[in-house]
Amino acid sequence: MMKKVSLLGVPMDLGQARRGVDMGPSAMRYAGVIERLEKLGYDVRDYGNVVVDERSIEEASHENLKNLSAVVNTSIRIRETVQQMIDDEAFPLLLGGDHSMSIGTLAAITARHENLGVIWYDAHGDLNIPSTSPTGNIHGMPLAVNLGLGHELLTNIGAKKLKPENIVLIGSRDLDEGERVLIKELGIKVFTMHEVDMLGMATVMEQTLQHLAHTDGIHLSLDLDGLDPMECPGVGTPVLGGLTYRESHLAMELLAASGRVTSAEFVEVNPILDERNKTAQVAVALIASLFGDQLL
Ligand code: HAR
Ligand code: MN
Ligand code: MN
Ligand code: MN
Repeated sequence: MMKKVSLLGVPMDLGQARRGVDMGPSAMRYAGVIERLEKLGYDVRDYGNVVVDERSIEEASHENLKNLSAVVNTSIRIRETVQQMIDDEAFPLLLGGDHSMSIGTLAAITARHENLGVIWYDAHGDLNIPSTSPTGNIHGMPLAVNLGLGHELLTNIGAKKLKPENIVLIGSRDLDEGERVLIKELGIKVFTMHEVDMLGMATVMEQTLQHLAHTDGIHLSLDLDGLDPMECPGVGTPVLGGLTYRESHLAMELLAASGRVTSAEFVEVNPILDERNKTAQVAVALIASLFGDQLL
């Protein structure tokens, strides 16, 4: 992994209904993310927080897309900053913020790769389009948007699209009907909780890396609700039966050992719903493992 890490906070809560997830970046900073990375020998450049548009009441729900123009404007700012990080040859590390931020992150990263791979570590598929979304919340749509599916104001943010065969979902356990259909139609690789239980995380990661062996870089999009709410209560949409801290830590270590991850984002940390900043602490511990922290 490169030695230069660029950090961007995305205090975004526009993609869903619950307030507080905009404080996620502060919570992870407070939990010592920069200090951990510096201790591991990385040169950390902190870009601070991206400017996030205010919610406006007029556009509360436009075609089943809540806060559409605010998400679009913010995504473009995220894309611009991540492009700078890549030009600077640093590893982009983003802290969120709700998962709609991935629209901007991936818009920048996909464009700079021939064949980007993506690991979507999440209880959810985030593969809804406005007509299938049960909520109109854009944080349930970013992976679909990056495949080129959804409202064109969103799909136009990135010039290049992800390839379905370059995506692996891990930890899925709350998929909407439209998402299941899309996964089957596109043949997206999914390790639901059932597969994690059956195979164990070591095998899941081995097969994930095999599946993405042909890609020219891997973006890790880690939604903290992929973990179990017992260990990560500070998330807006908790789902029982999630990945443990130990499984997740192992996943990060195996990714670190592979040397294949070229960018990452840790999203959906909501300090208002958390217990003593536990979820942010888990996020920072996982970041340290991803960046090669070792016990001995
Ligand atoms: N699938 C549901 C929806 O579209 C819930 C999505 C919840 N999403 C996140 N992102 N926290 O993974 O509304
Ligand atoms: Mn998500
Ligand atoms: Mn989720
Ligand atoms: Mn370990």
